[in-house]
Amino acid sequence: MALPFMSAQEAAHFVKNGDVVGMGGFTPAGAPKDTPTAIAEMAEKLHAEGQSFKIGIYTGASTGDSCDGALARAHAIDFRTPYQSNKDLRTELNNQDAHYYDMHLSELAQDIRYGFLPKPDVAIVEACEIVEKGDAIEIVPTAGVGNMPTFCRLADKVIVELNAAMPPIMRGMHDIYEPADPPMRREIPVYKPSDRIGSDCITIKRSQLVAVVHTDRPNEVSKFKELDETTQKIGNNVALFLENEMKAGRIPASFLPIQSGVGNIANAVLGALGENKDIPAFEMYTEVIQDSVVGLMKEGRVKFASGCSLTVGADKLQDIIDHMDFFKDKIVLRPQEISNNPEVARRLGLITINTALEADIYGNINSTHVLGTKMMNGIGGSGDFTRNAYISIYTTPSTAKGGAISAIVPMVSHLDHSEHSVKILITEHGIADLRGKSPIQRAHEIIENCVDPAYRPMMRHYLELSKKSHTQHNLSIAFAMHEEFAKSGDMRNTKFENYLR
Ligand code: 0RQ
Repeated sequence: MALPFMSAQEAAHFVKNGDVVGMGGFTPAGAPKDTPTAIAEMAEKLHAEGQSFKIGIYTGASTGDSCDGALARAHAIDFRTPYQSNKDLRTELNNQDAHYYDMHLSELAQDIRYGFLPKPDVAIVEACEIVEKGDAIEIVPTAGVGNMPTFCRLADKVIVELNAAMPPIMRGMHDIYEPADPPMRREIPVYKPSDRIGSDCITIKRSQLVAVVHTDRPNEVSKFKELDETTQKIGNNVALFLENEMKAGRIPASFLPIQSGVGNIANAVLGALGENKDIPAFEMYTEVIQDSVVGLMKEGRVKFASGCSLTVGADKLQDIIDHMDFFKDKIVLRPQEISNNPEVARRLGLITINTALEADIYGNINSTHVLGTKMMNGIGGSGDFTRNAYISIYTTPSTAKGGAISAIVPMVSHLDHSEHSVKILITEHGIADLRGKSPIQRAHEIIENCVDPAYRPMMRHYLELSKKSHTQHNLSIAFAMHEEFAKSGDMRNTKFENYLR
């Protein structure tokens, strides 16, 4: 029986107003491209005719501009979960034109299975290979897996983008496994990062497959900023901290697997870890495998990487594809409920390194909300890992916007990771070790080691103006620095006395 090949525009018509659509892939890696853009065009046409068209969108994480960007600009998104990082979508969310449910990435698949969230009507996924096996269809994912297995199993209709830029040789990189739900769930049998526990493809029923769209497009992964002095220093401080932990015997000499977050800083940190030869070659059990990992693998510094996606530039992905014999037994791509699984993170003893937008003097972390209200990206997998880490590290440049914002404030303006989960805070200035310390001890540790020197007197003064208590705060001025930024555009102008009530 022939496969239902058609254009993206024809496939788009399977998506109806009010549908919930599950997009495959994770980050722009493996996200569908042509069909979401065609849906956005269809939405614009319908809107111009005075008709309603909005859909709910599930993804793995962020997607490319042809998906989140196009659909946001078409005002075609009713709700969106679990993570995004697109400029136009960010505007929609912050204007409340689309509802955003920012959630721990390991949880979306199970929350849909549990019935907490509606099941997807349509799954749109990218494949490097599609194979007919009687009444079954095998779909081989590309550079990102995300929640594809669950979306494909639960959706009534599945649309596959068969991407010629992603060759079938990628088959074998994936490990597809969907756990059973409580009370039937057993342990996830991953005992080391390289363990494989599932199959190399996703299998659906032929009756689910409504469209196959040919495409030939690279992933829309954006380039990282070049390393600068600040990110280099943060990276070096992380490497120094881990080197000393090893020397102190608190990390085994064979080392432990690394999880490293997303973004420019995370990429820089990983590069610095790779360069520090006092740290042995290491394995990764992470979510996103970023650019720096590819080079480190070639140099033998990274021995193995388990992740949910290969979120690397087009040149790096081509390098992997061209040297598949070398990379295939060093990389495994898993669904995000396994790559980010709390049980596995705790068992493997992950050293987790994630980035904060803002931290407070007690070690609470804001990863998501700029100045307390504006959604940046989302919590992503940072919480999946932080809470369950062997040792959880947060990094951040001590200031933002040329020094006008201190990334370390008296009280975080939004809370993603609490003081109970965060063990180490690192900036370009130094390392705050929060383990076994009371709130006031943590405050001194963070102010003296991590806060930018220009802001240290201000932080000390905040403590002087705060009432002695278990966690020392003065609630009338806890957000004075944020208020001052809103007023004058520079937190350095803060005079707490002006805000005392
Ligand atoms: O904005 O570019 O306009 O100047 O925030 O900051 O320094 O480029 O940092 O790219 O590493 O992103 C937390 C957003 C950091 C990311 C975050 C402004 C700053 C700049 C970006 P401009 P940088 P990065 C999963 C891991 C959550 C999800 C997660 C993130 C922009 O790491 O989304 O951890 N994390 N996933 O100027 C106002 C502040 C600011 C600020 C920075 N305090 N106030 N603006 N900025 N600090 C786990 C995995 O395994 C992947």
